[in-house]
Amino acid sequence: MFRLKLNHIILYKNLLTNMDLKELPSNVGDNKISEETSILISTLPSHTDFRANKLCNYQGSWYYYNTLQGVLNFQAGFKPQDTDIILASYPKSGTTWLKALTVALMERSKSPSFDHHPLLSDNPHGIVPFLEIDVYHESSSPNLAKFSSLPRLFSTHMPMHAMHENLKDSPCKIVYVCRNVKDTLISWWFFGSAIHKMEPNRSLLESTFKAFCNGTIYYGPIWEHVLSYWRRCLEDPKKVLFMRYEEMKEEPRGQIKRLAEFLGCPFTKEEEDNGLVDEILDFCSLRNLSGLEVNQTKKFNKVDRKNFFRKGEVGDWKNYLTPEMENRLDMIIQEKLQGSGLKF
Ligand code: PAP
Repeated sequence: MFRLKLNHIILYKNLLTNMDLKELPSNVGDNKISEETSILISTLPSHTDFRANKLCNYQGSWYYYNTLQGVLNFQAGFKPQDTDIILASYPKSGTTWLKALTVALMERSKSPSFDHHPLLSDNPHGIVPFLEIDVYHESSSPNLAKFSSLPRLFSTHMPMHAMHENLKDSPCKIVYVCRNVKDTLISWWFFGSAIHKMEPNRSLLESTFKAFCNGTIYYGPIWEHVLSYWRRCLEDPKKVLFMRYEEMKEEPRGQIKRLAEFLGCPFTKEEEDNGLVDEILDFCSLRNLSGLEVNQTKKFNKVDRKNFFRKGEVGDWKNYLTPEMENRLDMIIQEKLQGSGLKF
């Protein structure tokens, strides 16, 4: 329903050929953005964030312009293989952790010891790149040679409906991790402050809160994002595994076993008896990963890798949100999730 295909963009282009290009939104000058995308953007609802960066609403979600280009490239070019695994999340919901756990699960037949593990030489985001932000960022036909070993592991922050056309006939698997909205918001606030080299001040918290409530935030609205995967999981639980950050914290053993089973690589009795479940959990713990040199130095997509690790606590929002903020978010979430069977 939301879908606006590339051939429609060409139609817009034809309609707008006489338009003065100066009327196009100001930050489409990024040379990664094609002329067709610039023209599409000029037709979309737009919004400006607290840093004066522009977002546009495409198929119900808000994207910065260069991310939209990646989404369009993905939609135009991605062809899933049956064995593909896609790790999906709303930003700041546990993506890094889910990536590390999945890599460790898939790797365990190849690297039974942790001495030369891929997670020691790269950040989880480097090992499992984002489809729209990394792989398809510049082109709809990227070189996928580095994904030659199967299964291919990808990640995304796109909502389910943005991938629907590409994936609808494929048996490939999707794992979605969701997190309590209030903790996600706080994690966003800290991350936003860190990447902009600012103190996490109240003014930034208030603007992040407002953007969450209005839904006018990168990849938002968050409830549409979560619901898109929740509904798909209800329709086809063999295709989409719906995980929760809080459950992963509360009963990590049960959740990692659930993940392994869904991915088709359950733990054997021998592995369990030998303590491998705990070893993987320990290796992928925030404490261990954040302490690795590979995550303390270097950057990923211009972001210091250390910023992907903070406290990782459930309920940290209680330290920062006022009762009014808490009530407002609770009311919005309750209203938006009503009737879905999903609760926070
Ligand atoms: P991303 O969207 O930028 O990839 P994402 O990994 O989804 O971020 O979320 C970051 C949160 O996960 C941080 O939460 P916090 O701000 O509340 O602390 C981060 O600390 C937490 N996190 C990162 N790695 C782990 C891990 N190994 N175990 C548990 N939580 C983790």
